[in-house]
Amino acid sequence: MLLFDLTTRHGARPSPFCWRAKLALKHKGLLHDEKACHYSDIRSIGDGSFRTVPVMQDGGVFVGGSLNIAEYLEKTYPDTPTLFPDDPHHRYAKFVEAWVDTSLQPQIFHTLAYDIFLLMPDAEQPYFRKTREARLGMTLEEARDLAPSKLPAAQASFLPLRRRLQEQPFLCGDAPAYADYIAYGALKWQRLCCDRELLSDAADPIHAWFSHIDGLATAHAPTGS
Ligand SMILES: N[C@@H](CCC(=O)N[C@@H](CS)C(=O)NCC(=O)O)C(=O)O
Repeated sequence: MLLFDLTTRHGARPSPFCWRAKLALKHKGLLHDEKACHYSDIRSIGDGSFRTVPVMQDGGVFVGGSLNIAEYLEKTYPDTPTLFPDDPHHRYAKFVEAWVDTSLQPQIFHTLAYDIFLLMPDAEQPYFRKTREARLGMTLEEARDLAPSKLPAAQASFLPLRRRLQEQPFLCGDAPAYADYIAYGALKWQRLCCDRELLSDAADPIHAWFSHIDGLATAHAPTGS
């Protein structure tokens, strides 16, 4: 099994969506290799139809999109631990994905866009600038200058997660599963791209939640380049 993962100029792997897929594979105990790629490499994966990573190759099958990958693994490897406990139709995971994709990650992105730009290799920077400036509606330098003022909104976007973790250790209950990995990917991305601490309260339950999942993520690092 091979996972195509986005890389930076120094080989960091910050993509929040790729973290979701990596955790899904670990959760199921499925060994995989990783193939690092840049934005400009994505169109050469598989039949050339993919526009984003993660993409997973399982033998001759290519699957793109983090939730598609999780759903493929769930269906194809039914004897491995479930990614969707008590959520057979994945409705809860889809709601968490919608919250993370439309609120948490976009709010974080406002604070992080320029940091990500600096992490990209020179050859990838023009593409990143063009596409992300269109998304932000401002230049990356304007986003950098506004980043401190955007921090409170990014911090506030963690509230739904914090509220659930005050009641139970993981979004999925007593143990983490796919919905947790979706939210984890956002914070992992932020922490890999910059040193600014978003969660300043040491008693925040998000810290213990993150550390636990991070331990799973970094155990048994895959091979590959
Ligand atoms: N809905 C997709 C989104 C994946 C995505 O946006 N990945 C980014 C990397 S973090 C990407 O590949 N972007 C390609 C580009 O901007 O050209 C998923 O869940 O996998």
